This record gives sequence, structure tokens and C-alpha cells, in this order.
Amino acid sequence: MQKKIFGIALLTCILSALYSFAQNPIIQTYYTADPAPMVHNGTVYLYTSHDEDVTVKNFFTMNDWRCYSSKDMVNWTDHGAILSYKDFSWSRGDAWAGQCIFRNGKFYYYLPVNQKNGGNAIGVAVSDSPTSGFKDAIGKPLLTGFGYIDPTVFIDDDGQAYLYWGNPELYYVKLNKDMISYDEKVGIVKVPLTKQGFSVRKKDADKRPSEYEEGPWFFKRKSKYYLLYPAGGVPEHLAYSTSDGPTGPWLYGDTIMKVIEDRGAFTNHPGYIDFKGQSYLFYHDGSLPGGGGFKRSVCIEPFSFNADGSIPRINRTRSGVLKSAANLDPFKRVEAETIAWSEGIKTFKDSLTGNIYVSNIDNGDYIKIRSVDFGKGASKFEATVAAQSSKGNIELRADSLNGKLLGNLEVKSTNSAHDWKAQLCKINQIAGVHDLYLVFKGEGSNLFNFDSWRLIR
Ligand code: FUB
Repeated sequence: MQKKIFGIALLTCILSALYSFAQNPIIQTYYTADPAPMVHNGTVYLYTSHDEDVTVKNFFTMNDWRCYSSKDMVNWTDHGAILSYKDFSWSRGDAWAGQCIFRNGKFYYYLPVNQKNGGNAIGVAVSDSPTSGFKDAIGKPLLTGFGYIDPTVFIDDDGQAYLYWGNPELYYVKLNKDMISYDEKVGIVKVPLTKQGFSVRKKDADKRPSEYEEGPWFFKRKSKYYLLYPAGGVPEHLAYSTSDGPTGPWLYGDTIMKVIEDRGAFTNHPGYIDFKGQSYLFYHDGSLPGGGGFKRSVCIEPFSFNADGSIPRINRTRSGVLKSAANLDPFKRVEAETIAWSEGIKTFKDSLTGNIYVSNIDNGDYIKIRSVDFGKGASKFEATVAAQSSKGNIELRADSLNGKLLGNLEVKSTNSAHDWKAQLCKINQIAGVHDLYLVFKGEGSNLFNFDSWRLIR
């Protein structure tokens, strides 16, 4: 018996040590896929598709798209589901991989769905905000055709915008300046999937000629144009091609990321940004507990281009982004759903206020926030919470789940799980930059709901 208890204790230690370094997958509250990062005004916005918790008919079960943002690449703020296939009145479902881009004060979000009358289509939604208010821009599909999925959008230095997409073929259009129509004189161009441009399919070569599969990601770096894409059929690896111009001819580069055999997802999907001088590859795998081919999760790896502009082989890791791109200021309001790592919780949207909040809080669940700059110290912790009864508390711990106890907020009833009140507790002296763990304790489940927090000097 003693041996068994020792074994369980050891396993718990190993698991918590593993998770204390884990940064991948970056979202733990929902299954997310097909990452589409966008840098705007010093913030990274991450648009994802969303694999539902319950998979129907053993196939992709995807109804909406979610958005997250970060200023430091390690703490991600959840903005919830920002658009559903139902927002396209002509769609019957299948909210697959899209990409959002900023132009002339508006955000244009290109998305593949299936039409009510059958067939694939790409729609475009528009909003004044990167995180809410997206509406179908034209009330009909922008493009329709077999295999019209996975749009990627890019605006060149001369102002010309391009939309590439497709599986099994690869197409592009030149978007007009309004971003909601395309140059019909040029029309829809099918990119030749040549051996030189996209290599030769090694497996099931009779089915497809080249390594190109789907999910293109188009960008320019220095004077070179890049297409990253899932390649080789399922299970997919990531590969890339380059060109001296935005429309080719393309030259095959190499594999970027090998097939992720041990993490259960047969697809992969690339996204790329440069943020504060560091390059990041976004992709997805099936590594969240319960994950798999239809329950995927977005991950990130920092990397550096080779001196000649080629992309090195990038290994997927558990640790992901080790160095945060900025420290977090805890003296300003921090959304409770700003998370580096969490266990046990979910996020929801308050139907009255529209705020996203943390819920499903049970004993032992926690949120980790990385690189919190306590400065010279704080005297109080304030949390905005809503609780039906007084049965839970928030322990503040420094640097690990069992680290130094900084304070303990006993959450008092606010009489309703949606009646939000600010509540305070004292915190012990701590200075400098630390990871902060908000550890939830209490009896029973659904202890309280949690909207935001801040420190007071
Ligand atoms: O997420 C659904 C589909 O799986 C995407 O559109 C493809 O890129 C693949 O990731």
C-alpha cells in the first residue's frame, strides 16, 4: 500500500513538473485548430477554428471560430467565439480554416464553409474590431467551387492583395482594394503543382502529383515570397515553397515540421508571424488530454530563418515559447481568461455584459500567468467574481503550483453566479518578475465565476 501511495505521489510530481514547463498547446480550455496569427498595433491576434468537445459521426465537428490575443506570446487572452458559420446565412456548417487581415481601418476575415445548397465556398466577414462584431461582408460567398477551403490572405508592399486557397488544387485571386471582391479580368488562377514548385508525392502518388495538400499560408519576408502548407497526404507534415514574385513560379523548399506521429492529429496547419524581431511557427496537434484528429490544439515554436532565407527543420516541443516577449503589468485590469497554462477550467461569455469569464472552477483547478512584473511589490489583490455561495477561495502562489503563498482571497457570495463584485485580500511582499499561479480551493464544484483581477500597490 505504501509503495502504491509513493508511486502515485511520484507520478503527481512528474506530471506537475512536466506541466510547470509546458506552454504547448497554448490553449487548454477548448480544442483549437488551424491557427491564423495576425500582428496589429503591438498585439498578436490569434484566430483559430474550433473542434467541438463532442465529435459527431467521427468527422470534423466545427461550428465557430475563436480569437485569442497576446502582447507577450505566452499569456493568451480569450475573446471567445467571435463568428459562427450561422453568421453566413447561406452556410450549413463546417467552420474550417480561415485568416484575418487589417486594411484601411477594417478587419477582413476569409473563411471556408459549406453552402446550404451543397459545395464548398469561401466567405468574407468584416469588422471594425479585431475581436468582435464580424458580419458577412457581401451576404453571399466570395468564391465557390470544389475544394475551395483554407484561404490565406496577404497584402503586398504595392498594395495588391492576394488570396490563395485550396485542396487538392491550389488557386489564387487578386483581391480588389475593397477586399470583398476580386479582379475578374485575371479571374481564378490555378497554380501548377509542378515537381519543381511543390516536389513529388511520395505516398499515394497516383492520387496527387505533388506534396501540396491544403492549408496554405502566404507571406513575404525581405524580397522573398513564401507558401507554407501541410504536405504529403495524411498524416500531414509541413513544407514550404518560395518565389521571387507573389504569383510564382514556385520553388520547393523542404519539410519544415515532420509528421507528428505521437500526438494524434492526422492534419497539421501552419501560421507564421514575426513579432518583436522573433519568428514564430504556429501549428496544431492532438496533445491536449482527450485530443486527437478531430480534437486538435494550437501550438507555437519560435525559430530563426537561415541566413539564405531558407526555413530550418522545426521540432515540436512541449515547452514552446520559453522567453516571453514582454512582462505582464498586474497593476492594470487583467482578464481572468488571460492564461499561460490552466487546468480544469472553461471560459464562457456573459450574455448580459458580453464579457468573457472563467467558470467550471473546482477544487485544485488553477491558472498560471507568466512573467508578471510585481515591480517593488503590491499590498492587495483584487478579483471581480460572482458566486452563488461562499465556498471557494483563490490562493496566490509564486513561481509554481506549490510555491510561496502570497495571499488568499476568500470569495464571498454575491448572491448569484452572474452578479459581479470586486473582492480584495492582502498579499505578502514580493518584488520583481515572477510567474503567478491562481489556485482555486474549496468544497464542491463550480465554486464561483471569475472575470478579472489586478494588484494594488
Ligand atoms: O480544420 C479542418 C480542416 O483540417 C482544415 O480546413 C484543414 O486545413 C485541416 O486542418
